[in-house]
Amino acid sequence: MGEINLYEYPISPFSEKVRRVLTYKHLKWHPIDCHYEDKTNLLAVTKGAWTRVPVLEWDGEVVYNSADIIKWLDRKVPANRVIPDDSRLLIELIDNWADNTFFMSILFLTIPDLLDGVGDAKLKANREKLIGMTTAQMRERHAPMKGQLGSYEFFDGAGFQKRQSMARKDSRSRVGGDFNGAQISSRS
Ligand SMILES: N[C@@H](CCC(=O)N[C@@H](CS)C(=O)NCC(=O)O)C(=O)O
Repeated sequence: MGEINLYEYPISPFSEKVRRVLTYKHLKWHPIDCHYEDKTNLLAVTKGAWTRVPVLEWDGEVVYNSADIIKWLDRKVPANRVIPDDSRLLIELIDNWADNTFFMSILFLTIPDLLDGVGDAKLKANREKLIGMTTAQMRERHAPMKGQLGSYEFFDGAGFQKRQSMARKDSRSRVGGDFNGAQISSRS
């Protein structure tokens, strides 16, 4: 089988879903680090159809939208199935809710810490504009929720680790350094 290219951002939670499935299936991939403002490579690989990450390219096929990528991967590589046949519809329902509804409420809890961790002022300004709130406003608005969920590493973002242990070191992308479960890199 040919090589897998994953167009992604290091801090993208949707990319992280796909990275975790690739890792679970013991697949190696080339991370192609996309720029949050420059969509040139995303437009090129999807022939103008999609400007978001993640996008997966494998054996000449291009798949986008994390849930669709995961479904496609599960069919192509049945080992270590993540979507059992008998729960397919239930998983689809939960996935839809998590990606489109739950994600929005949890975003404000996780994004301030993620952005501060990266330490890239331009990225921070870009994301604040996209979301329509400063990270300070996000923190203030969600302080009570954070208080209640604070003991859950998963919710408060402290435990977010980019899943890149299986990513190839000889990647032609701009992501480099230690690939052993390293914390988020500063190149988003
Ligand atoms: N439904 C899509 C959502 C993907 C998405 O919104 N990705 C974000 C990054 S986490 C993105 O590319 N946003 C546009 C941008 O950053 O300019 C999926 O599941 O893949």
